[in-house]
Amino acid sequence: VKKKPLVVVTRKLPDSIETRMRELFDARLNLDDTPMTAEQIADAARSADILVPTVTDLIREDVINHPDCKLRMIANFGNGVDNIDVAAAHARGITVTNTPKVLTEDTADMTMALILAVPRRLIEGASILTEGKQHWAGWSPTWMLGHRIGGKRLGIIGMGRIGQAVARRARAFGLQIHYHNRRPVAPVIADELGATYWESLDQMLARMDIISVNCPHTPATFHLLSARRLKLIRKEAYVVNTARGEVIDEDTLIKLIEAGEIGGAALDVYEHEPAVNPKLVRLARAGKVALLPHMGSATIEGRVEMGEKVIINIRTFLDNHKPPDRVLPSML
Ligand code: 8YV
Repeated sequence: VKKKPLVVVTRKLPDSIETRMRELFDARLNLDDTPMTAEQIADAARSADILVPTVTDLIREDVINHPDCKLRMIANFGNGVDNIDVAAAHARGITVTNTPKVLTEDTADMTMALILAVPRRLIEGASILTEGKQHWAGWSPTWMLGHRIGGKRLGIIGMGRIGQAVARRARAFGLQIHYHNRRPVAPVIADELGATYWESLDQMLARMDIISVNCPHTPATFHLLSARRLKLIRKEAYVVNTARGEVIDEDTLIKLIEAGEIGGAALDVYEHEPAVNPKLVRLARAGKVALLPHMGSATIEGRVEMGEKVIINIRTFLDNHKPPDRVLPSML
């Protein structure tokens, strides 16, 4: 009998996925979900054929290029692959896959919620009832007023699958859709979305009411919203991020919001996750920012589908076929 490949899964996955993995592979699961240390990851790479990491596991060059690294495949449970050194893996002949598409709509839904959160004071309002009931003296015509989002200009950075799904939703809410991307989307898609392309990110930033970050984190997008660019954003505008914290120079964003140079922010992701800058928490209390703990794709349905994709990718690889969601350095 052929030995089943050893598949190490770094975090607790949905039960149905773990059951299937046990049937198919020699699966080493992480039932209590304690994040693995760097040392444990390095160990796993020296014993496993296949590693299934998540956003919380860094699979860097030192792990991949270690002389004893045994990995043949890294099947990421997640869309973003910024946790993996894809180039180093490729150079060593290790196949990398991710789980695109199944989280597009969920992430776009959460982005829409965050687009509403600051102008409609969603989280601030909810916390008045749950944390400070005494402050609610009842309805008043002039209390807790926010701003209408209909008619405002939304600038989407990154018009891939998620960016387009955000645009579709935002359009239905009456927002004007603008976007910056490495290249314009196909004219039929731009038409369908009523989206205006800005080749210059700088120029777009200076004119938007709401900016939504929907691009991956790569070396090219690290601090794409740099201090210089953040200063181009209008005083009343605010920034939404459901992509990766590293795309924004978070310290400068905070300083500009504190100084009243940027209206606010609604964030699901942070530059130093899981650490959240206490200044952001203070700004949240002041109603300037809305904060969520990296929940963009967090639906039961989505996480099961992500797991199913991981399994399909692994099985195709083991059958010596090209896995459907292979990630190559040239794609980043
Ligand atoms: C997950 C995500 O939170 O897929 C991504 O890129 O950010 C989320 O779906 C996580 O990355 C799973 O590893």
